[in-house]
Amino acid sequence: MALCSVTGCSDDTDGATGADAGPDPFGNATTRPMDYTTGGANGGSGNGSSGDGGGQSGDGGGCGDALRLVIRDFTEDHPDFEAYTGNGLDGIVEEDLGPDQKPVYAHNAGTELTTGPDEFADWYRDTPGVNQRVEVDIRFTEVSPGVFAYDNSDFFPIDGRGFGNGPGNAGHNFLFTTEAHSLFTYTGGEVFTFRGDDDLWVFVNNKLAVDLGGLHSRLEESIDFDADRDRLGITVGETYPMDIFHAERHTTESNFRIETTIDLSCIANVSVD
Ligand SMILES: [Ca+2]
Ligand SMILES: [Ca+2]
Repeated sequence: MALCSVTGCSDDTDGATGADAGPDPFGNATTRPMDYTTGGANGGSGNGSSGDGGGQSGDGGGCGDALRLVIRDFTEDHPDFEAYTGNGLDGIVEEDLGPDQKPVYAHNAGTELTTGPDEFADWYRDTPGVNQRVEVDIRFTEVSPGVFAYDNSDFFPIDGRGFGNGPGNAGHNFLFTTEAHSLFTYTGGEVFTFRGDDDLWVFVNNKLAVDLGGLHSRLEESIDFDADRDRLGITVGETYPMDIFHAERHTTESNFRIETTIDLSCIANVSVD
């Protein structure tokens, strides 16, 4: 229970302290796919506001077996969605996570796969009329001893919710962003692998650790925590934030797979606006 060693591992099931109720907080949608479970199982009220990288900043609220995802639904009305195709682009965001725990757009104007800083600012911030926030939980499977995975080649967590399915007659709700914030205790030897489309950034200790930005078909990248230890500024035995940002920006496919040796039997979610 590595994640519990600093934050404590109570069986906090009220979920109240960490739940930022969105317009459809853990709604009772009858169309929810079986892969997704209602939120509220593991509150976790980390402060999420410290940008100092001190590794001890989360005050946690307990831990649970689900990772809380904040989904923001978009439509093709937003210029960054459904408009681009490509093969990925490194460096869309800065190396350092912003003080508000959001990725910082690294350009003064557009890139080949993004419109510009003002438009990017919508991706992970509640923006009335532009996006709709829906929270869902995902649960990991211990696929072999000490290896946890979530693997979904039809990653459509908000079908029939938010703005509804689309674009057009699409059979799923495409075009959304995904954000997750948690704490983990670095015990040495951890590996974290993501495979999916489209944009994906993972920050560890507020440093960019996985850079799979831009539109692309399924791509994979791993973090070897020991190999990256100096760059990430992490020390065995300490607890650090891990912040995950994803975007589903184009139809026909949505893949989302995480496999890691981080102990995800007890996940300490951190609430961020
Ligand atoms: Ca959508
Ligand atoms: Ca896609």
